[in-house]
Amino acid sequence: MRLCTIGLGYIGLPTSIMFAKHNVEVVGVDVKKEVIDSLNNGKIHIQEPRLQEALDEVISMGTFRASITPEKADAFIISVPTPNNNDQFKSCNLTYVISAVKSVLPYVEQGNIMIVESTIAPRSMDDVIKPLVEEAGFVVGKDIFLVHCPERVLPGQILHELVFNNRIVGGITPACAEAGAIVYNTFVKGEIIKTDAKTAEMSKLMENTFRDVNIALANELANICNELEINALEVIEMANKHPRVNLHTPGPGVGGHCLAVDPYFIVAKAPEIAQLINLSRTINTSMPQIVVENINKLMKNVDGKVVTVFGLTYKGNIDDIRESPAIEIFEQLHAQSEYEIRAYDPHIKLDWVIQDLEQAVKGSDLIVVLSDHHEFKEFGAADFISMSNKRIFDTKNVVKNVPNDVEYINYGNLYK
Ligand code: SAJ
Repeated sequence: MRLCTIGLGYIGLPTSIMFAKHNVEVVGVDVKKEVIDSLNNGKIHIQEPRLQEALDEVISMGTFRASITPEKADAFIISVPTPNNNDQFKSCNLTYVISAVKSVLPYVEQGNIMIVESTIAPRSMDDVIKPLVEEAGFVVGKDIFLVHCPERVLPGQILHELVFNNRIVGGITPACAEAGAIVYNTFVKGEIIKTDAKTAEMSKLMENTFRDVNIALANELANICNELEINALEVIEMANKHPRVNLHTPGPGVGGHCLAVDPYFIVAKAPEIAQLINLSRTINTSMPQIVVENINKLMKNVDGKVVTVFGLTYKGNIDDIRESPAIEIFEQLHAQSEYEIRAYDPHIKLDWVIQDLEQAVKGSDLIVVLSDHHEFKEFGAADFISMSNKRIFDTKNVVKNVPNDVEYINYGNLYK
């Protein structure tokens, strides 16, 4: 099989390499010339464990090469970004997907398979992509097999999850789904579930929406518990002992390019009905403000004015700050201009971010933990010795074994 992939980012590149590892002849296409040059020179341009070694392997096998223009192939896979539009409900922006489809159409021949992996709003395949393909003169399900197969891998473990996760293959017709399943059978060891395109679109969106709504419930519980002087974290632990309950964890908000984006695609398609989904977004996006209010309360009766933020990424052990609530909190604190604000994050290499723990804590009056990096799990008493006021506000409940002389505050004891 010959494969042409469009988009060589966090999903497209590992996917291309995985096919190439399984003896598929892959041409990976991207609009960025520097990405093409870097890959053809044997260097990956994104951070992902074991990906560099995998690229080395497929280059020596001769099964992968990058190119600025698409080429003829048996199957085409599109993995390009789908940001939110800047409209009332932050609807799904299909511009990149549409231009990717248009870019491959001149190379498509009878019998080819075209797969969209990008996360898209429900009905996009039926209402937008299918008409584009038909306009080019193809009969979908006969001349060309059109499929939506959403990506569902977790950054940090992409190469493992690509192989072992279940895949939803949504065809415009049953014949399309059959054709799509053959492509993924090349290496997928999880279940390959065939369905129609609109079910596949909605399932992917609901996976992330489920998490977002569940986190909103946990955040709302934390806010209620603070009013009622109940330890929210203990409540969650107790409730989750029930075999059918799985409350998620409260935090400073929800970030990343999935949970903070995808629910809006559903809301924008049915704004009058999608009330719970919309409200959950509102609750989660209000969390940075609530964290800042709590910081202000904690700083009220303190002489000093130095607040040190620990962690800027949207979750632990990654270098991704997209839609990060930590950045929002950092900016809100800055805008208040009441404190000297410092940022410490061993995963972020920017000139305004402190890399040295000692420098970060020296003279500080409050540490606010905003990401659950593994570096933040264990500290010794010596680490805090140079703080002016020894207090930690841990919004991720990550710091363990807090030294006796340090006051520790999290969502379980905020009311104290
Ligand atoms: N978070 C909480 N409380 C929790 C769990 C997470 O506040 O109990 C926050 C995190 O701190 C983070 C945000 O939610 O800010 C999102 O993190 P995440 O680990 O839930 O998800 P992502 O965005 O890194 O990846 C998700 C994954 N989806 C699911 O687990 C259902 C991944 O499998 C998808 O491929 C990815 O979205 C995507 O591309 O859609």
